Amino acid sequence: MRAENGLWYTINGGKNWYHYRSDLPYAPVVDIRLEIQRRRMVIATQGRGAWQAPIAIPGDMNDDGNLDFADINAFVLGLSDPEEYRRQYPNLYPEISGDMNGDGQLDFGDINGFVELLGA
Ligand SMILES: [Ca+2]
Ligand SMILES: [Ca+2]
Repeated sequence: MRAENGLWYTINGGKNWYHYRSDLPYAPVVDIRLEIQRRRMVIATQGRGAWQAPIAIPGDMNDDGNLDFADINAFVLGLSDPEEYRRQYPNLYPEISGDMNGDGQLDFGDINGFVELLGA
């Protein structure tokens, strides 16, 4: 979602909106281009230039492109042993795909959201 203060996203059809945190500046977003093959989006801001940010599927913790029960083990690994998670999944962004409560990190506060997303 384009907004006056960065980028926002929803994982439940618009019921809740979360601030997309990355290294993006707080600036009005005027355009977004998705480059699926390169797993990134290019974001044009007003006054702060163009930025790129990784694309991650919410809850897809094992990098197979889907959210399903196979992601549970990877989610638990990301919570319990972040270093081992990064070793096994070096191309993933658990702070994005596993961040269910919009605070910009994967932690125990994301468990309920992950379970809710799995059941949706
Ligand atoms: Ca998956
Ligand atoms: Ca979180």
